[in-house]
Amino acid sequence: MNKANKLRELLATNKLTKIVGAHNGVSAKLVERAGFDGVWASGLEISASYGIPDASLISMNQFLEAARSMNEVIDIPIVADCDTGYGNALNVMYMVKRYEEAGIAGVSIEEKKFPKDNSLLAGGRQELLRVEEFEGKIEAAKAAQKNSDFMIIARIEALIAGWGQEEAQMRAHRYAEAGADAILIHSKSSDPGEVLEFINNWDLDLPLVLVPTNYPSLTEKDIVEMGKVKLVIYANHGLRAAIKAMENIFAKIKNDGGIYDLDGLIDPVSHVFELQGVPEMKEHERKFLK
Ligand code: SPV
Ligand code: MG
Repeated sequence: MNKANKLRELLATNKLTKIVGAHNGVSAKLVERAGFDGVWASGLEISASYGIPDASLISMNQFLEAARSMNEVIDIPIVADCDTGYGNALNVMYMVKRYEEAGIAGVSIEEKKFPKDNSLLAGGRQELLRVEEFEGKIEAAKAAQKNSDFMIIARIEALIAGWGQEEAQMRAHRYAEAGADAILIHSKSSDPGEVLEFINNWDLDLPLVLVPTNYPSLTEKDIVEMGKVKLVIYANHGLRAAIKAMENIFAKIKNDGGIYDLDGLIDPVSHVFELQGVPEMKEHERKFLK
């Protein structure tokens, strides 16, 4: 079974599918080992790993390479955050072809203008495409995919842009009609009320996807009770935990004037080797180095 089939199978159960943001092989492996269902190849995380803003600055190939390198070392499916699809409907077709070939299970594209700004950025440019143009992008994505299980998630940014519930519902219905396999309703409000209102008004069978970064009070239990939401994305928590851990350890080394007092604060190198797959490599050495 390929990863697209796997993701579809997960979403077909009545359990909530939970995926977590990552940006490279090791972070993807840690998501898998923690027992999550899949990995979110986060645009924010991948951009941040280059130390630059999440504003369509790096190219599709760089995002794709990050997703591919993660996919190669994990068995769980990846949903790739493909921002705006890196251009117009033609760019979307090329993007879908390349991501599908790389074994990615599904992609999310958002209805913002290229170049985009991160949705959670205070004062960010949140400019939406004309509905027709994004419909064309969804249709193009569906026309480009080969495996019918490969998922195209349409991401609604109308609430992020402050265009209101009615506009968000209208857009989501239009993208559903255009062939989207799921609707990601995004919100930057710290109160889950905005998203809850959207969910309550959602009258199609198409599954909803949430990214509760800014409204963390909404629990999995709450989400399951509402029905309708099949996928939740914890988009950037690994990156943020890693940044905090690195800041703390670098400050301590600087402060201590050495690395003599780090026991228990960092992992042993042997754990790094194990995460890298050194035991498997040694097994291959034994078998094949003659
Ligand atoms: C990402 O992880 O890149 C996302 C989610 O798209 S957000 O940062 O909330 O826009
Ligand atoms: Mg993103």
